Amino acid sequence: MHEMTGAELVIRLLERQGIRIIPGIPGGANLPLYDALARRGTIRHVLARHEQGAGFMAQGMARTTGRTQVCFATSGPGATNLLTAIADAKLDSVPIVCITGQVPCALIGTDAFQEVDTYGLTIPIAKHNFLARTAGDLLHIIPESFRIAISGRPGPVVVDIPKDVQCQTVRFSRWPEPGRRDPAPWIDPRDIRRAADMIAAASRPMLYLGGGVIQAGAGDAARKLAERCAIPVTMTLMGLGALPSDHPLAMGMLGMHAARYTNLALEECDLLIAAGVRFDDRATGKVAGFCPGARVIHVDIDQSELDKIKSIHLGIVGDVREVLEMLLRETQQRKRREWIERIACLRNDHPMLLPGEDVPSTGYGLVRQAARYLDERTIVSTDVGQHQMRTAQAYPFKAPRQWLTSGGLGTMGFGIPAAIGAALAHPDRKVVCFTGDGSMLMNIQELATAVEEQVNLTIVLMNNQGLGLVRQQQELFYGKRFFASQYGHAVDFATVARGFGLKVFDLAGSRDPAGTLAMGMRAVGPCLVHAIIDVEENVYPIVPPGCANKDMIGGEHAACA
Ligand SMILES: Cc1ncc(C[n+]2csc(CCOP(=O)(O)OP(=O)(O)O)c2C)c(N)n1
Repeated sequence: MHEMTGAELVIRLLERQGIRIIPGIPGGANLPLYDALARRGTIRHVLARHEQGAGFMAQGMARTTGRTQVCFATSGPGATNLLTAIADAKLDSVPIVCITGQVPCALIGTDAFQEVDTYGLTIPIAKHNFLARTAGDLLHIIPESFRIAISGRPGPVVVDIPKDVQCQTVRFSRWPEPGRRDPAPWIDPRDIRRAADMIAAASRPMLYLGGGVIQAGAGDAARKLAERCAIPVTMTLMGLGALPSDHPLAMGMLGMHAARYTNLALEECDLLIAAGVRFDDRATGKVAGFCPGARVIHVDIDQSELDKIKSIHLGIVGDVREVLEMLLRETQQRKRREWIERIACLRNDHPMLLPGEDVPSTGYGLVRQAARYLDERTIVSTDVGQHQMRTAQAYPFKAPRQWLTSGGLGTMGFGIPAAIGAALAHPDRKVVCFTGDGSMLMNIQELATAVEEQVNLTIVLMNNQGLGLVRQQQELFYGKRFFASQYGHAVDFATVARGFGLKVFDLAGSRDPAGTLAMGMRAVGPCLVHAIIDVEENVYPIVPPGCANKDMIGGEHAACA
């Protein structure tokens, strides 16, 4: 017979789930959990400086390892501070379990000190949520939360535990089995046959890979299918890394900030094989104009994604890797010379242009020049804005799970804490975060965590003294009426970063910016590379809101423009 408190039970169950690190912040309502964590001494706690930071650290660990990770927050403001990270994890299908303290059961519903209805608040933004009523419930709830977070389409699970439940004694005879991934749904071989026939019959097929391919570890299977059947591949923002960017069939990202040739090729394709994607509007543009002449095969683990945005001709619900591997066995080697030549021609006539890529004084230059010092083991995160899109367009991604970005929710403030999480999970790898000055200010307090934990993180700040992507939209679509998108006060980021304890490599004012950048990229430990860039440097191409991808503007050779 085992006997322990609810709090101790939680920690023991987390140990059994393989949890090694928990970012979080303590408070009155989760102190029993913290006390149990301290007394067991088996799990490393990382003290975040804001609960949103803790949530994104858990995400950084989960996105790079593919395993469910945990964060802790107290009741009330601790829980509300976590909400953005939970919603973010939901939209990008990231498996995390968020464990929050709650006021004692008897006080629930009384407006007690630091009481907020965490369960109610998280219903629409979490994959699932629990409110534990007794310590005994935790024997079921904790393993179940891990099973739900990782099964099918992964996502965030919230477990709210009142303080008295954490303190209650529980007796039980057997440990429950740790929560594991459910088996993937059965795949009908007839669907695979049909898909193979459609691929055989197509003249101009394209593969459209998303975050689901990364989640399912299906990058290799996708590459083999592409090579075998000579199918060019485009990836969503979340799918980058599924195929190495220098692969001859890789066509980079599609959609709002895609290379012209990628969107133009999609215009011409006659079969779209969509795998682990959700036809997000940033990828499709105006849906009616997306791949207008194509039949569509959609493979996804989540049934509710099929036929949601675009009508499909064949839907296959299942593990994307399993489906692609089955498909690989059913398909014949093809060359498709004409289509491959057509793609080469489009690529030649409408390439991705990266103005200023040779100098570290531009956004593209910072990404391209920084990448020279990095390899396929480097983990790259971004915040949200122009710097994010530049990184997506210009960074030479080589491997799945190398790339962390807030795709669905587009959360400024994601980059630094997610990078810290990645570095905590992979102490042997370098992590780089490309950020903007607006985003950096949204979770800048986590620099203290980065220094305390001595993570191997280089932050590359493209400082344009404003909210670049907002300014760009105002310039292009709001008659250049710039409003609330340029900062009136220039923050001295170098001094601020030094104040947090980071090493700083400041390209602004450096006589040898390229050399300063090189030192920053080679540095070990937490550091900031700071560069001032021109606020007028826009990201092109761009698809205007509501338009079809083919109506993208900018990003053309001067001679063709
Ligand atoms: C939390 C949050 N608030 C507002 C926005 C809207 N938004 C999108 S991009 C952007 C500007 C980002 O500025 P910065 O981080 O400096 O990057 P830049 O575009 O200049 O590279 C804003 C305000 C957002 N995505 N997230």
